[in-house]
Amino acid sequence: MTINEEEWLRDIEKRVSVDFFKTLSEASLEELHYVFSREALGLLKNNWTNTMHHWNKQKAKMAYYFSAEFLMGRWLSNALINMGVYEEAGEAAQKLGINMNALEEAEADAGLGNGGLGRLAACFLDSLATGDYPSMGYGIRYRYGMFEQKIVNGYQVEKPDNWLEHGDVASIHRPDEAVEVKFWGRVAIEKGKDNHNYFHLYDYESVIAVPYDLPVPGYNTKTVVTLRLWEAVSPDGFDLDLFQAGEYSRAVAKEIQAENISRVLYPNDNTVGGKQLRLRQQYFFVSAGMTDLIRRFKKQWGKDFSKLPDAVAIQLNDTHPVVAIPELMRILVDEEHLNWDSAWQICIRTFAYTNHTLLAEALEKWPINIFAPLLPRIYQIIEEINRRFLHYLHQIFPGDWQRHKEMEIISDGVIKMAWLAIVGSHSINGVAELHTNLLKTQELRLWYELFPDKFNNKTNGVTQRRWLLKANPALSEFITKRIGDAWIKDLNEISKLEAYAEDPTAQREFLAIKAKDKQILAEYIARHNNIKINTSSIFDVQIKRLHEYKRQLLNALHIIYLYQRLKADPNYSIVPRTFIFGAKAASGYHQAKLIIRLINAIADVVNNDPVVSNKIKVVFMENYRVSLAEKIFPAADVSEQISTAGYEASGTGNMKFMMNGAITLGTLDGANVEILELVGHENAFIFGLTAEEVNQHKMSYNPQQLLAHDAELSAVVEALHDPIFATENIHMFEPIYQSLLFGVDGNPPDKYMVLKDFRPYLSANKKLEQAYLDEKKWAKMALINIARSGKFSSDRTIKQYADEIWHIKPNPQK
Ligand code: 26V
Repeated sequence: MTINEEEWLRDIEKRVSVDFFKTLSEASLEELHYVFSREALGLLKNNWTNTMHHWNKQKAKMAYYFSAEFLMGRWLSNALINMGVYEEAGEAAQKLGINMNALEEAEADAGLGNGGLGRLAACFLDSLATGDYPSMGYGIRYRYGMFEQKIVNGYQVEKPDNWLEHGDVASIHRPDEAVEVKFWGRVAIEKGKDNHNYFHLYDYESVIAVPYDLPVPGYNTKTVVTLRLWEAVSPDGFDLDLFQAGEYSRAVAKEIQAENISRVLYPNDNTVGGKQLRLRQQYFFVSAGMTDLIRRFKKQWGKDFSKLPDAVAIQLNDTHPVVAIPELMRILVDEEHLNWDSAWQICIRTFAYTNHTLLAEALEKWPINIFAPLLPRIYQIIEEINRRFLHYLHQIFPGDWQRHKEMEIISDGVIKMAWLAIVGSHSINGVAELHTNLLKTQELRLWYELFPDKFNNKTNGVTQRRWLLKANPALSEFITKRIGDAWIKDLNEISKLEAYAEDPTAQREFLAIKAKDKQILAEYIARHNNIKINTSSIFDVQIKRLHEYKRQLLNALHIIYLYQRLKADPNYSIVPRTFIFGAKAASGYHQAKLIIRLINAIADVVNNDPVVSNKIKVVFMENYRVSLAEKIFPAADVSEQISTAGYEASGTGNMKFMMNGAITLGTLDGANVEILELVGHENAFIFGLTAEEVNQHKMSYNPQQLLAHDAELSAVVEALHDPIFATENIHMFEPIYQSLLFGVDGNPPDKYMVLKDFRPYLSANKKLEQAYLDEKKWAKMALINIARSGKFSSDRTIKQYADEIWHIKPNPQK
């Protein structure tokens, strides 16, 4: 694709004038960014409409990715890169006196997700489009995405994320394709003309789902995949009668109720609240998506629903969209009048479910008293699914009451969404080898025994186009110069780089690029944090959601340890290091928020102490998000992946670090295991308990005993009471202290075995320091990591989903 510069410039000027009544020189950066984006949309318009027409005409089997979260980040530069016009667009901008970088920075992130699960969905769309797979995404157009994080006096403060403030840069509003979604009401049975009983919903409340389509262009292909996000709108606006009677607030109450559904993303990652609004969100987008998809199916296949599994594959991203299963049953049985058994077979063959977590507190369970009144017919259907499933279980395991009890979909007053997902799908996958094995042998053992053939693994991946090509242009050029640019579409090609791992020129050049990337980040940190960091120090990075299992606390305690050593002996030898953190804590997760406060307390002490601050620095980067991540990964030397083994399903940041030549300092958890398999112990720093050992220690572990035999570690933990860190009062970090030594909220002491893994972590850190001192050795390690990262492209992951679960084929336009 190319752009006609003259035309492009003329259009931009015209758009600024028509949309904003301004001249180019009067327009703000945000306005210019907006018109650039709309211009870019114009560029892909034909490919976009042709993509859908082409697949429709071919009756191509489509994969639909249903996800409550899509963490897309910024759109413009990624779209321009994938269309192959990034440089030309930049030159055009230059002619207008605008810097492309500044333009990019004017775009707000589409932060419609929490963390790994949402970003995975976004990487998948990029890979689906690039691989020409007939596919689409369905989700929610949250008015406010992941909150904006401010750090005030060391504490996290949440601000609403007003991402649409300067307009919706890239999506197309399609009110003509709106659909109705029904809540509440009562179910009545009626005899049809055929003398069968049919279910009808009466006295329901409607909400209108209005789609906004965001195009995701593939890299160097005509395929453009659609992400369709639904906005909730009230069917009848405000009540004019009440309004005229002067009852203003009541007049708009219903409208507000309806529109609240898509108002805000729940900022919880890995814990469930059981909030009715969250259930409304789930059913809202699922019902809208199913209606839309069935409408499209019927246009091609008429009413032959036996063809549905040959025409459609639906992937459920965790349990959040699992109400899609009873919703499809409702459509097939109540609306299309199929009999139960045929409808059920169609369902199972259509749906597939991905599990993303081993944490018990993240398994969604809906209390019946919330669920049943809101979705009465859906509840009835789940009851029927449960009844039939139990009947089946009785046949397979007669008399095994304990097993039946544990596998009931509805029990103890709740609906277990994961169980519903497993029963209603033909495929259940984990997101890394270890994770899938733990599902099979622990969390979902009974289910694996019942349905062994449904279980499979799909190790996560990330798109190299955003996380390497776009985020790290210098390293990308370095790679392309040596092995050509085929890696952009086929990351296996990157293995050719290994030939240069011991090449002195390549090593030197790599180190120079890393140094430059570190310089760029250091300048950003100087501007935003007002901290001056040493660019030849080790950049040691932990960026991810804040959760106790991810053990940012272990990292923090290590820094306290180094501080104490340096204070006790200013000649203590240490390789200069900059510890960089980025993390948001769920707003109600107090322990996580306190860990942020602790990291900031440590930063204050360390950075302002003349004895230590030339050796170590601590930086907490505010408002971690996709666009900030793109700035950090290229500058990292060390990738902290230190979760308690058995808790991190996969991790995907670990893969982004690897592609950018950072070395993993990690536990044998999630996809770290697979990284280690590829690079070997000589090219990673692995420490700590294995998942199996964590399990074995659960009963007997006693952190107090451990401290009694380790004076240094004990001093580190006691520092939580030290007024040097605990500046407000010495009890401010008491909950952290308590959780380590005594356990809080019914948890065992040091549930995540931070103290148990402390010494091994220390040794791994020492080894790492030594390795860093040998520049050539370090460069070689980094190059080997990059060269062996081919497996972790989401292109590979998507190909496996397509081949092994969805049975769809690449289908490009001619
Ligand atoms: C749960 C809930 C519960 C209700 C409120 C909103 C909400 C949002 C997210 C979640 C579950 C999050 C699970 C998750 O993000 N898992 C992560 O998935 C990544 C992609 O597979 C994986 O790399 C991470 O290891 C895993 O923690």
